[in-house]
Amino acid sequence: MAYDIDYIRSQFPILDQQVHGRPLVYLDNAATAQKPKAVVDAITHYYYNDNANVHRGVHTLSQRATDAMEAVREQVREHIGARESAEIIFTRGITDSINTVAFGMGALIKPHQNVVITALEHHSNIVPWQMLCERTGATLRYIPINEKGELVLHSLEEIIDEHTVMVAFNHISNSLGTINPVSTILARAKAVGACTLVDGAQSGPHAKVDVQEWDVDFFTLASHKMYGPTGLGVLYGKRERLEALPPYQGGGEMIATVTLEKSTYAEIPHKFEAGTPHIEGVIGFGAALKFVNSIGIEAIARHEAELLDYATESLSSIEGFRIIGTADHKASVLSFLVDGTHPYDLGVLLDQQGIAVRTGQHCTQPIMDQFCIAGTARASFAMYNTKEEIDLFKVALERAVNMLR
Ligand code: C6P
Repeated sequence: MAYDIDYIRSQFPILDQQVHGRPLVYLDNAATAQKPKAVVDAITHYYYNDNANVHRGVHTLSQRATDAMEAVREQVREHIGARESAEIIFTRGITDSINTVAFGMGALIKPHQNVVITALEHHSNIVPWQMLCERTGATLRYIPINEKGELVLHSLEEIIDEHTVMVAFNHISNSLGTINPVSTILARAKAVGACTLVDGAQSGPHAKVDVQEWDVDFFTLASHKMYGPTGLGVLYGKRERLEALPPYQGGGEMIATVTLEKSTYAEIPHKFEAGTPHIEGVIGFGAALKFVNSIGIEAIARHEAELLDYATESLSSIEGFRIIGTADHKASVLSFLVDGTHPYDLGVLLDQQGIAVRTGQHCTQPIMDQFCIAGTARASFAMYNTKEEIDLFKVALERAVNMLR
């Protein structure tokens, strides 16, 4: 079936507007994606018809809200190929998911052991592990990157050793777009019996993931990068890993019994879902997944790959244009600099022409340090972007560069 870009764009009313008198070209999708009507409608329907707290009431609205939320848990299970829906935890986002695991591991890790991450991580997959290591005396190790922004794996057997308890890394880098060799790293981690976590923040909207095929212990997704609401994430964990992990937060809903002296915890997934959850977020995320699947994630990925190739070739003709992150395997992220200009100034001048890109470190300061740069401008493409928009982007960028030089 042909990729129906007009239909897709018609589902995102926000795209049909002018910014500073120019048509909006939204190229900041790695930060957050826009929401289709189906997501907004599902949330509105929920608030107009079913709003109630979940897992608490015997009344009809509470049952309906609970059923709707649990149906999405099952949808997520199917989407990522988990064994059972109890292995799907709803969190506040990737950051919350990783902190949940890193906090819980505090009780399981010893000072002579180590945690391995990569030099290609978002701060949310660095800082929680640094905090864990500070608390426990364990060591944090890094898999380095090369000048293309690819992981260097030739020392993998030394970095991941018999004292490694956790190997945590992203599937796709948010600031460079590098697609990492997940299976190779997981295989080494498994060989030494280490626990594994893959950050799927940037792969969720672009790639099909099967957690059983990977045989990964923990995997995390962000709803808002997958066309769903903000404030909601998913933490997948293998049942045995989740059962062994102490909960991160205490409160209502995560308990089995409470006395004034002691509490016992609920079964998974509820053990990790203290307090009233982001119910409308979950319902909106269910609608987002349905929408993404109706277009087809492989078709979306093909479309975005074409956009990346087109933009890479087209923009490279601008004098002094330099791509940061030139991995052989890349997703639809284009981080760049233009000689003689500052990325922040480019971002402001692009915005004045209706083009939305992100500028700065992209919450990946160690990557910027490695390239000895303060930051980049970053364009990131989604299912609704077009080659015509990239043409507008190029014209606007040339104009911005001419003004700055
Ligand atoms: N990256 C970006 O503009 P939260 O903020 O918890 O939803 O996601 C954090 C996060 C973790 N890992 C990766 C690979 C990410 O890309 C992000 C979010 C956004 O690149 C906002 S900083």
